[in-house]
Amino acid sequence: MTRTVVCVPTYDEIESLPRLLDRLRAAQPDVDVLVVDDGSPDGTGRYADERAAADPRIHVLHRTSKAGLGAAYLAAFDWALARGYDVVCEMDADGSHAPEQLQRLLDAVAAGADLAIGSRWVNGGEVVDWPLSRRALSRGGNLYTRVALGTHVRDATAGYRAFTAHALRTIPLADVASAGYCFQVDLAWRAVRAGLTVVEVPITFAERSEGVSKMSGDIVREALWRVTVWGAGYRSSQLRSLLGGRAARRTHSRAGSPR
Ligand SMILES: Nc1nc2c(ncn2[C@@H]2O[C@H](COP(=O)(O)OP(=O)(O)OP(=O)(O)O)[C@@H](O)[C@H]2O)c(=O)[nH]1
Ligand SMILES: [Mg+2]
Repeated sequence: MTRTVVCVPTYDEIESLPRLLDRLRAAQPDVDVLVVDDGSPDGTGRYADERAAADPRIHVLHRTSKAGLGAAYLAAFDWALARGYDVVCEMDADGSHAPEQLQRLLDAVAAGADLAIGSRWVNGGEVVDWPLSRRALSRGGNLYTRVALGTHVRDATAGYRAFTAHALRTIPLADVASAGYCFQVDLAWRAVRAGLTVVEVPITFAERSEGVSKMSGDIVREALWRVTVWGAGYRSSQLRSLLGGRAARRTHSRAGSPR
């Protein structure tokens, strides 16, 4: 029997979390939920505690202050691995990721994926109610990421995911410093480089209907500079190995040529 947990990071999601938990528990009654709250001033953490007291499948991890999505997920992964879960998922609290579509990700993992990404930008994927500016930001950011990092992943910033425990143990997590959106890019890219099987499944992403977005200019700027630095490092190592390969071939052909 596969044990699965869905990690839901929260900061001031009191308007969204109740419905999200209802939907998730109804859609996947056998799946555990871990709410990772960063001391939300609006009482989200207290609400999650009440739900956990009434439902043994709901758990809460309280962190003291808002430290970004990346830090919240890293703490959640430690929690889940320490408790022996086989599959560890990510899902936003604001209803953008439909719990009713989680099965698509779980099916992809059951079919052999180490990491399944719920993607807006593959055939069949879609975004509902997003202003043109957000659409452009997501598409542009993903295009830049694909070109800079040379990866096949079309929605590298997506935050709807399922990892196997094996993937989380294989991806080097100790030095992940990304805080915002680029945490997702960082992990997808680390997974690809670690030789893991990364697949994308189409999802319908809906604009949040309640609460306030935590998206900020700082988060976009962090993603931009980190992806640029990673891309430059990646391209220069490609160039080094290309030049190294040529030099080795020259030496080899000189050594191998008849005297
Ligand atoms: N624990 C924790 N959760 C966070 C933090 N920042 C954001 N979140 C949660 O991460 C999820 C995604 O954040 P959103 O505000 O929806 O950001 P977004 O989805 O990038 O932006 P929108 O499309 O505008 O909703 C939500 O469940 C947030 O509550 C944080 O610093 N700590
Ligand atoms: Mg959101």
